[in-house]
Amino acid sequence: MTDCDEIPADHPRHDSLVTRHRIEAGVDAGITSRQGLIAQGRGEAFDYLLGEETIPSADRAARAAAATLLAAEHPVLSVNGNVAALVPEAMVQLAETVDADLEVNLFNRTEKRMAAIESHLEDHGAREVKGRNADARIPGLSHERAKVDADGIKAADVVLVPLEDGDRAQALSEMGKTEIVIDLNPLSRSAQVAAIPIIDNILRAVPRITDHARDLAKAGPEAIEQARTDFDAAEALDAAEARIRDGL
Ligand code: PTJ
Repeated sequence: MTDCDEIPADHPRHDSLVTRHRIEAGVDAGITSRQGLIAQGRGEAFDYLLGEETIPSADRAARAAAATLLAAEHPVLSVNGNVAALVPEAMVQLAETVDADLEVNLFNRTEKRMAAIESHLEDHGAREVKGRNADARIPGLSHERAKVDADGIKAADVVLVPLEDGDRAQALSEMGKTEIVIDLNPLSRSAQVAAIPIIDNILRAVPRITDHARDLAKAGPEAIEQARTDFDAAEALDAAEARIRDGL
């Protein structure tokens, strides 16, 4: 297996190869599910069609997400096996920047994977990782996928759910959470139900949200309010679809 560090930065497929390597390593470490490999392949196809870059509407979405997280009472960043493998450090930095909780929430939940992801996040600087208490449930979902912490996702007003399956994204939005979704597919149900869909690769999106949050925190409450109200979710989804279908 090629080590990430051995891929030259100017390789035309650099980001894609780094991503694949991280997902493979995540599976080997018991963090990422084997289904995560398939999810990654789906994402990669959309990223290719998007031009493997952050399109302007995705940047506006990242700014709106940053503003929404800063303005939240109790923001929570949900982490699954792909997220943990791809952007552990960036998620910890974002959580610190916007003062959010990190909570592990898995589609294919096992205690072993929960523990492996928790310690992986701690190795990347997380001070507290929620998810293993599982003392609350998301209504309307089958057992394992519904498990959340009462003082985490259950109590959150804003939840960031990257690379999520559509059912749970919909159930969270039905619970009245303001949902920020990162997903490369603008037609996925998760992106469609999100208050703020960020149609971008998580590798680019998470550091970008953090950068915007740092800027907005300096700029103050008016700038935060404006970034929230200026954002139009339908326009962001349409712009991403137009880029994918027509290269516009
Ligand atoms: O770790 P678990 O058990 O919680 O499982 C996580 C996966 C991702 C396997 C599970 O939630 C799943 O099966 O998800 P789906 O239904 O395949 O959806 C994943 C979505 O993420 C798809 O719409 C992909 O296009 C998108 N995606 C994949 N890789 C990326 C991505 N979006 C942004 N950045 C990526 N790198």
